[in-house]
Amino acid sequence: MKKIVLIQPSPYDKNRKPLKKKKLYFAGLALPLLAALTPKDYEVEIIFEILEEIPFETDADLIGISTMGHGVIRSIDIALEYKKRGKTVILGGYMASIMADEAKKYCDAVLIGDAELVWEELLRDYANGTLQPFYQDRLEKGWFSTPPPRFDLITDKCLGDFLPVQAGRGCPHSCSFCSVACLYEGSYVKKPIEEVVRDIKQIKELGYRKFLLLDDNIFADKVYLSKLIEEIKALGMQWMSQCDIRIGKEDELLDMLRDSGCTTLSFGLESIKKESLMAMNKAWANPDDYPALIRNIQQHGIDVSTEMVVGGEADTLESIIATKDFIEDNKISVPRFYILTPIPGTRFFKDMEAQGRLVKSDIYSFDGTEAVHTIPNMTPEELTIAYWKLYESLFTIKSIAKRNIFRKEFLINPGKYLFYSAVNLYYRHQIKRRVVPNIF
Ligand code: B12
Repeated sequence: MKKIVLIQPSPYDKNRKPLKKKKLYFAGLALPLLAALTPKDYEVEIIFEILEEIPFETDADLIGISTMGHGVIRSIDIALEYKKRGKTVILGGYMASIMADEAKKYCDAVLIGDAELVWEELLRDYANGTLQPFYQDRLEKGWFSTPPPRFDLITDKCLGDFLPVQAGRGCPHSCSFCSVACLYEGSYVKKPIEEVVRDIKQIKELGYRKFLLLDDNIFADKVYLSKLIEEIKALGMQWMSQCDIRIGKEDELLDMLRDSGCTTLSFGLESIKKESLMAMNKAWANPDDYPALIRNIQQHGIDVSTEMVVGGEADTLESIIATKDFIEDNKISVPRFYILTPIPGTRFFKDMEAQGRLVKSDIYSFDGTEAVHTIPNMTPEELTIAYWKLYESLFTIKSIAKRNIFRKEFLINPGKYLFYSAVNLYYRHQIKRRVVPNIF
């Protein structure tokens, strides 16, 4: 039987060692899906490096490696190790897709973008000895379809208490820093609702009571979302997802979301400065509206999780310090921040490169924890310092308590806020060691 190993590498830590964890909370969907798309005459093995060792001495001939952000440097190192051993290596995933020519230097073929339409063709060409350097075909007909993911290949690993599901890909917005916009260019494709329900039922049958709808923006199509959550409600599961903050205006939809088991929504708020958002092509979001929108979502019984960046065009030391008050005033339980980073392939990267504003040339070091471009009001060094100070200021015991314990919802669900407090304490420990808090 032919054999393929599919690998999700672990990004390097500061000492260039792959990060290791005892448990992987957020398992991605790409590899279980790729396994399901692989013809039955292949034996498939999935490796999550964060939990297990890479089987360099495998008897498989074909190796598929995923790539994400700065984690791509580890993907490349693994690819080169396998090439040394005479294996055929395929790179896929976001980073390989948006820097395909660069990725090709380290492997035999790059699969650009979605695998659904080209993976079988790639495997056929490989079997016939006619493997091409690049494979690409974009899902752009409004709808896409997938087989049920092969969760049977991952459920024996040490995962959290939820599995991933996907309903839609892409996002109607085109924020200049975003890799999703770079790949999907403002388009949004979705799966038939029956297929999404089929995938959730599979998760339920495996004994899980929670799932992560890992779409980029579940508010991209309101009609579709309304139909989907009616179906989800009938399944009696709990779930989390992410979307456009303007969902906070939709009272009826928020009621339906909560009733369907949605417990947490995550929002890329990015900045409290309107001018910074405008420079990111994100003028559709208005920071003046953020507090009311957040409050409304929370009042509907859904937790708000936030992702923000510092280093926007109009950011100043004062605005970064004020971000602390914004997070505390809005009772954000577990806030996360990055330094706005020009990811190669994005419009933001092209703009910074064209304007001569990149201060680092090694794109593989662009990990969002160190400023790599100049902004008008601060030096890159000042920005990096302000970033870590912001994190430190929000992860004091006082701030953790203010955001999690001294709030009226604590009395309703103390267990949940104690859990969030524990996550905060873990983040606090990471921040002290200058490790970016992550949700792995
Ligand atoms: C869940 C998730 C995670 C999880 C799980 C990761 C994992 N083990 O898969 C966690 C939390 C661990 C994570 C971590 C990170 N992530 Co992440 N993650 C996601 C998220 C939300 C969903 C991924 C997913 O499962 N999608 C569903 C699947 C079906 O789609 P897909 O991954 O695109 O896969 C399809 C194709 O790309 C292709 N494909 C994918 N891999 C491969 C491999 C091969 C061999 C082939 C042939 C094809 C192929 O086939 C699939 C089917 O079509 C995406 C957002 C998104 N839109 O996808 C971000 C995203 C992929 N992550 C991103 C980033 C930046 C990171 C981090 C670097 C964050 C950080 N600062 O630490 C780390 C890096 C981790 C690493 N291992 O290197 C960026 C990538 C940007 C970029 N330019 O690469 C994204 C796009 C988020 C964003 N909007 O910026 N992530």
